[in-house]
Amino acid sequence: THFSHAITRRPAPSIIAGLRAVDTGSPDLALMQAHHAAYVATLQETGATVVELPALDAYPDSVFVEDTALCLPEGAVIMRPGAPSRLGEAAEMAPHLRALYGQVVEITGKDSFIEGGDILVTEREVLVGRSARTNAAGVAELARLVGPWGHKLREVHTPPGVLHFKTDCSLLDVDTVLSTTRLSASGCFEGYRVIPVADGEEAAANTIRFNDLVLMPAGFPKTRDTILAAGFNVREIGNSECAKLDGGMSCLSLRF
Ligand code: CIR
Repeated sequence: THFSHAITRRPAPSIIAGLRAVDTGSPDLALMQAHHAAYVATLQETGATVVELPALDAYPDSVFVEDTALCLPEGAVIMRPGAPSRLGEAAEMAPHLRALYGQVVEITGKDSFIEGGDILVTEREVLVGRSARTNAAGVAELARLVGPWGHKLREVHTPPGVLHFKTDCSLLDVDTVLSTTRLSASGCFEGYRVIPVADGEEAAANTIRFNDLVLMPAGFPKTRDTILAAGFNVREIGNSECAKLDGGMSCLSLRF
């Protein structure tokens, strides 16, 4: 798959109020901005156009744009984030997707909740994990919306205590998945080649392959070496500040 576009949003000063499962201290805005700039530059280096949206101070977690939409070749689906403080981020993203996509549809059910971080799109299927943010009604509504576009959904299991399904896995190529062992042990990647994340490096599972590069968080040398040995070009990006808010490489962009 070739990605011609990515959408990102600059981190806002309110980032210090971002959601986190465990408080390990507040992120440093200046350092996060530096990491974010390196991330954007790396996406651009592959030849893609990066639409950089301005910071949105009303939404502390708005840098994590992935959760607001699902981008498929046929069209985009606006999500309904399950975190109440993030619900409004989806409406902020909608006009930008309408400007770039022919078809944009929305999850609208009052009881439907789903975040992009719970969705992994492969060439053959769309994997969706229920989580504290994504419920059965949200998954069902997504299935109804993307079915007519020819996409089959398969529901998978997010490990307990893990924020999103994709916190623990990434797609490296059409049939290769990088996954933590706690996730792949559920059997959800049968039929795919699985590259395991090294024990103790679980936070390295959330990477992205973007054109000829794999972007991964810095500081996980064993997993980095495994990905390199599998023949991928790796770029390490500082992620210390996003990690304090349970965010990683995939969360920071929409890619299409
Ligand atoms: C949140 O809890 O919603 C944010 N602090 C982190 C979102 C990370 N997004 C993602 O994994 N797709």
